Amino acid sequence: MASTMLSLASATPSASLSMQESHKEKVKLWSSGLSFNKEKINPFSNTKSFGRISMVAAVNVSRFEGITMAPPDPILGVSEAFKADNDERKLNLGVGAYRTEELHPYVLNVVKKAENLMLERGENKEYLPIEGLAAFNKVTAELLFGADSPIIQQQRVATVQGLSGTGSLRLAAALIERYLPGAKVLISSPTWGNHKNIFNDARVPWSEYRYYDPKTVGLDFEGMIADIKAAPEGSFVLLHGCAHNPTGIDPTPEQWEKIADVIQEKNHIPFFDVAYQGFASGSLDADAASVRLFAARGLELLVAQSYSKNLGLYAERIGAINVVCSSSDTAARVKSQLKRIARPMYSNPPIHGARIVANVVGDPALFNEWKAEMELMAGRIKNVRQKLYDSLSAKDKSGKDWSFILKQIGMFSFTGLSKAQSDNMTNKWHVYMTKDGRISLAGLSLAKCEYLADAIVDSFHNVS
Ligand code: PLA
Repeated sequence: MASTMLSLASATPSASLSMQESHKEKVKLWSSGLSFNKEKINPFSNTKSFGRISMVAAVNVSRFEGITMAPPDPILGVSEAFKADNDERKLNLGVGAYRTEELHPYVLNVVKKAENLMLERGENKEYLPIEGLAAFNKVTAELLFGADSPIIQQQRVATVQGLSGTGSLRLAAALIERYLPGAKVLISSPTWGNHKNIFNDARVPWSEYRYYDPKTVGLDFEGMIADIKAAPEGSFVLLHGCAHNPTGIDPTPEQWEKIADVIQEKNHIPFFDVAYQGFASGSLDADAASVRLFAARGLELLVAQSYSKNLGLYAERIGAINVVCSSSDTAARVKSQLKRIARPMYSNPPIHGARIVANVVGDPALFNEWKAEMELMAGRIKNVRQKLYDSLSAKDKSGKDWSFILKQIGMFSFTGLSKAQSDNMTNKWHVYMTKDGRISLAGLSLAKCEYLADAIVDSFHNVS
């Protein structure tokens, strides 16, 4: 919106204004966009006499006037609402962030140990190369594909450190938009909400494939296969490596094989989002099995990784994008272009989280300790899952089968609660969750399971 400037000569406010009124008027003039010649008038001083002044008025207050208020983020916005609630029963089951049984945030012991090591060594804060910390890139690819994987030995993977899972997905989306324009990304219905934002912002077209079947509260495998088959040849198929968000439903190993068959048949490119390696089963290797199955077939594929959850490094923003190519030569070129995309976006990534991961994974003692801590975290989530199921089964006299909760994997449970029912959970019970009916079990304690079960039974049966 263009602003019209007009010049006012001889603006002399009435001398009969009381001090207070005069100040109010000055503030009004100031905040309405009038700009004064500072030498002559400071609207916040108590000067009564204005004399002859000249001023310029911008009729339109702001060039940003036309910008409307954005809605709160469907996931991170829930944490903001939670903070504003003063009820002591409140529970934040919105964002997927691990809490202790006391519902406190948790910094892993191995992380503290790695940080102490880093301090002792007195490491510097020089810029990283655009592609990130070499020691991190090495261990992150090995963790994903297995250290003895031929794709690593043959140098067929382009690994670039990213700003956690989100930033890594965004780099891949930019690569697709730039070098494979028009290629479509197929995403599961439903999926993590931010996937759509990422592809929209990168201007990559996407469509959905069937995934969740509300009737069986399970995987719509036939629908998934049919939709992947029907997509244009050479599409990208976004797959959750493990612990599908938000449903907690993963394909079985046999189903993964069939998915790989169709993808191969159609010359599609698998694009994995691995945000929970080690968190689903407690085993880093078991949770990477889907990715490794595709890699073993010699397919080209993309994998975005995150250390937010498995190492509790949420705010360090540490992850990576891996592009597996058919040759080392292609991988080198892809890597050079990923760097070219990163440079004008954020120049180079942060070092702290990368050093933590490199130290933990690169040191056998710390690595083993990490695995034990991860098993502990995954175990705590499994325990609350069981307790929630037990509490629901005991409290709900309707005969409804809640066993789907036990079948789901990872930090979430997809409860099947509607938006209105989810609203009731929050408004009446102070249980904060996303409006798609997802609850983060990582934010639940054994002590709160009964209360949560009461809230779910009430919302499920009393709100239509
Ligand atoms: N991919 C999936 C499937 C995720 O669930 C998340 C995080 C990410 C990527 C990105 O995480 P990162 O950028 O921190 O590595 N999902 C969270 C948080 C845990 C969020 O929405 O940002 C969630 O509550 O769904």
